[in-house]
Amino acid sequence: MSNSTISEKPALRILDIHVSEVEKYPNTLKDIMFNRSFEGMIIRGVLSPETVEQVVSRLENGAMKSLYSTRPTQNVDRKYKPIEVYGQTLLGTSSSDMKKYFDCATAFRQESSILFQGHLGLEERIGAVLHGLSGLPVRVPNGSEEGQTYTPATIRVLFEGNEIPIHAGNQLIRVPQHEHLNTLIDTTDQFSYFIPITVPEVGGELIIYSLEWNPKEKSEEKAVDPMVEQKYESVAVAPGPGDMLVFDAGRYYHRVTRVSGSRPRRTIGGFMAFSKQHDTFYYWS
Ligand SMILES: O=C(O)CCC(=O)C(=O)O
Ligand SMILES: [Fe+2]
Repeated sequence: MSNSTISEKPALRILDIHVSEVEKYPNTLKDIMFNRSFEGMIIRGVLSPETVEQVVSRLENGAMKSLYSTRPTQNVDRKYKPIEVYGQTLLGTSSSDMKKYFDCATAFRQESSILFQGHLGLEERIGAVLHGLSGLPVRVPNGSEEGQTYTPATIRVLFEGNEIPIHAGNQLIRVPQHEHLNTLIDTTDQFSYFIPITVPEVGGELIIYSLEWNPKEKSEEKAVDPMVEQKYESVAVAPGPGDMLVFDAGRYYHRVTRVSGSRPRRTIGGFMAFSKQHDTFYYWS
């Protein structure tokens, strides 16, 4: 494999390719997850500039507004302001309210077809990229009841002053609302993905630390080293509008730096994992 990486730190390697090359990388998701060859990858140009421009202008003109709400960030901590989200995340759902999550997922899929009208659909686009990188059928998983599906993505909006505090995904999936999904996926590890559609003037970078979540820690402990900035190597990644970032956010602690300036940071994203048998690749939010 010919790799071009933007970062060659021993602990954190981010592969950087163009979307037209994905077929040349059919083992990459497995390589990252199980062989630990990289910590993540940027796929450039997943959404064209025209698609990005139209999606942003439709959102700004009120598309999807019925799905827009304020949600506390992960690791809820008063110090962090809630961020705004189109769609409902599984992590932001209480396990007693799964019906609302699945209703919202259906609405998100319908509204996103309006958002992307005239362009290749969001799921077609993400599905083609992930198929290229895994060689497997790619699916948004079905829920436990007839007709239910998970949501393929949510759209996260960080305004001036917003940030996402440090966390690791594999800690977050061990929660009751994940119970059904965890019967489908290999819970060894999950990735995060996101596609920025607007980037802020300053901040909003993703920082990935060479600090891994320790499965022996109970989720309530949230035992992140307070000296993390000083003690661990990190890489800052700032994909441009339309680029897709996929990274090992399950294992590696990461955060999004505080946004400043008048333009918000908007990302379309979620999570992904192999099925238990490694014969399907799933993504959701
Ligand atoms: O930037 C985003 O949309 C979320 C960042 C993050 O924490 C993740 O992708 O796991
Ligand atoms: Fe994350």
